[in-house]
Amino acid sequence: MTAPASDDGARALGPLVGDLDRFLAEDLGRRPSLHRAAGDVPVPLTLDDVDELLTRRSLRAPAFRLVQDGASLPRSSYTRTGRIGGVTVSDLPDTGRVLELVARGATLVLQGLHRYWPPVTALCRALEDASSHPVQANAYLTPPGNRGLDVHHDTHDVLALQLAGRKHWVVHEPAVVAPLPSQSWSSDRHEPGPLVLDTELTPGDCLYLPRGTPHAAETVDELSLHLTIGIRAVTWFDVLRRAVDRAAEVPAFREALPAGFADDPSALADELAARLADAAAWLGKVDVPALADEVIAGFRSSQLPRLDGQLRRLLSLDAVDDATVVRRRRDVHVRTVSGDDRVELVLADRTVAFPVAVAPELDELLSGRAVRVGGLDRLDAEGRLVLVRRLVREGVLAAEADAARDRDSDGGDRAGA
Ligand SMILES: [Mn+2]
Repeated sequence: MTAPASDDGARALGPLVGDLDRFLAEDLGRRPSLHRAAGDVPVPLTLDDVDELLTRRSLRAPAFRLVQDGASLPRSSYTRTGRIGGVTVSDLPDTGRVLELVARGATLVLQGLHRYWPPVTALCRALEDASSHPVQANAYLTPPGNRGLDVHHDTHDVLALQLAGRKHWVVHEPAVVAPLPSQSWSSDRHEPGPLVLDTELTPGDCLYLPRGTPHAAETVDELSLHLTIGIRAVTWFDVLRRAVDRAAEVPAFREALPAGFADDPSALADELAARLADAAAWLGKVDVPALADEVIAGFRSSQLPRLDGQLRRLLSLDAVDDATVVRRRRDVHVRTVSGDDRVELVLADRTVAFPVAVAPELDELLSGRAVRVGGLDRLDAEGRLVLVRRLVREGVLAAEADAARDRDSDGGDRAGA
């Protein structure tokens, strides 16, 4: 039982990648792709938005930083101290100074926008839901004539969406295929492959680069504002590590190496060969479904909570009664695991158990259909209120007026509302 209607994701991400299913099947993790804007497209962050964030929202470093000639400027050169609730903090923007440094050629980086800028949050959520890989976003405002970084690869995939102005990009064949975070670019060790793309991005254009794709970007005679959506791929290496971590449960793998092992390399090598053979046999017997659940839970728990509107729902819990119509919140992930005497609801960051007797009602409430509380008449009046209020409190259900508001704020269709 998974939550998101993939139509939503396709609609949100279409302007970035075109056909989402094709992007996921053919491009993601495999090859660079360029999606050109078709005409005027709305962007999730404008220059005016950046102005507002910088001058009126009191961001705190490291939500913003400045970079010049490839190096971060010292934070103290553009922050100031101030008091918040009687506590002195030193990471507030010295707004005049930030603007002055940008006017003199520094690049302003807004970091972690997926956490607090709703249009960017929506894009990142959609991409996370569609790909099952963690997604984050930074924005870069670069003055004209800025050289940018030398050719390098990143160890996460990048979707670079041009928001304002223009930027010139060059893209090469990889030097390292699918590098891990420990395999970052080194100009000593790495040589970019042949040039595969040399182009300019204008607003609405979006360039996708799998991790390991060498690239460089520079502004020309115009400023540039672009959003970098980073996809931190969950890799087979990550999963293998989790599997090997389970070896800690086996006493034989917890034994110490023999005394004096450092003085006898060949004896150590012989013993190591035997232990590795044991380890390979043991790996073949790992509880695979349990490991798969662990991998999925690891991803889900990394996602930002989806509690939009939850404050009002909590404060009006007492108003839920038999006349209330509730519906499952469609952007919340819930999986049910049925046992002999209880049903577990696996949420992003916790598991909630219910008696198996209410399994039919849970099915109905999680179906996505509108459900009138009083209609759950197999349960007594108090039982159904307890169940529904619990699910509202856990962020799984919303009263129907709320659900309609959720849909409106998503810009989704209102059919059935
Ligand atoms: Mn880069």
